[in-house]
Amino acid sequence: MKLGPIETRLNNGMEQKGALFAVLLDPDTAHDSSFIQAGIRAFKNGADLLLVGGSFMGNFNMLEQIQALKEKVDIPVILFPGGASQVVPGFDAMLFMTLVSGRNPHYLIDEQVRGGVLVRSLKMEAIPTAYQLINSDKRTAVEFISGTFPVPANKPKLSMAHSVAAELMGMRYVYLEAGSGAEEPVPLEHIVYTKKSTDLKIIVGGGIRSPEVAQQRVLAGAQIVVIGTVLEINNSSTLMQEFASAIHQK
Ligand code: 1GP
Repeated sequence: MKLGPIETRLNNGMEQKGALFAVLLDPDTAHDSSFIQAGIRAFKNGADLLLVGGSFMGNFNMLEQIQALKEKVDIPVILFPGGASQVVPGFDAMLFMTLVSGRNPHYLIDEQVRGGVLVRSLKMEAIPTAYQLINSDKRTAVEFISGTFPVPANKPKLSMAHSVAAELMGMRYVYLEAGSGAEEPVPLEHIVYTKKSTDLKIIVGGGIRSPEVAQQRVLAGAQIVVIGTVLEINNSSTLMQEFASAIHQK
């Protein structure tokens, strides 16, 4: 199967830089200019891609916001949806996700069936992604909304087994997620085990608050590191540059 242009660009970027720095933009801020300003600042300070998404996306003017953002940045703007209702046009691509760590059929197949035809009719590039929730100290929004148990933090072989299954089912990316604002990031062993056992491209995110913690995840095998909350709290150019240089290995 021929990969789409955005997946190809991401994969090439991973080859060139070792790993990519993704900034997660909160769609709830899309009612004013802070959303676009945050995206521009990330672009100017080393981000390789922007993810837009969350458990909710109640903004009615998302299309206009995404179009305005795309006029200002020259990096992919990728939808990271919490469900089929969040599929809206305008994005360069989307992570077409399956919550493989859970046992709720709604997030294993139902949302995908509801959203798939729309994605196809929008001609939106979809990157098939296995989404795994890894336990952090507190319950996360994803855990609550999806009604699923996360993979225990001390069971990296369990997340590896889910990654292997996902690869055999044809997925190309895996997102190891501690949950937005998680107390603890995904433990390194989960990344190491998936890296050893699959050729999936590894995205990691949730609870990463410092460049050092981000770099440890890259050295363990992550190819995209997602930073959200800490940059919402401290949207400084300097911190973004520090994340970019910690994540980029070449
Ligand atoms: C959430 O992994 C992302 O899906 C980012 O998490 O907001 O904790 O950085 P944070």
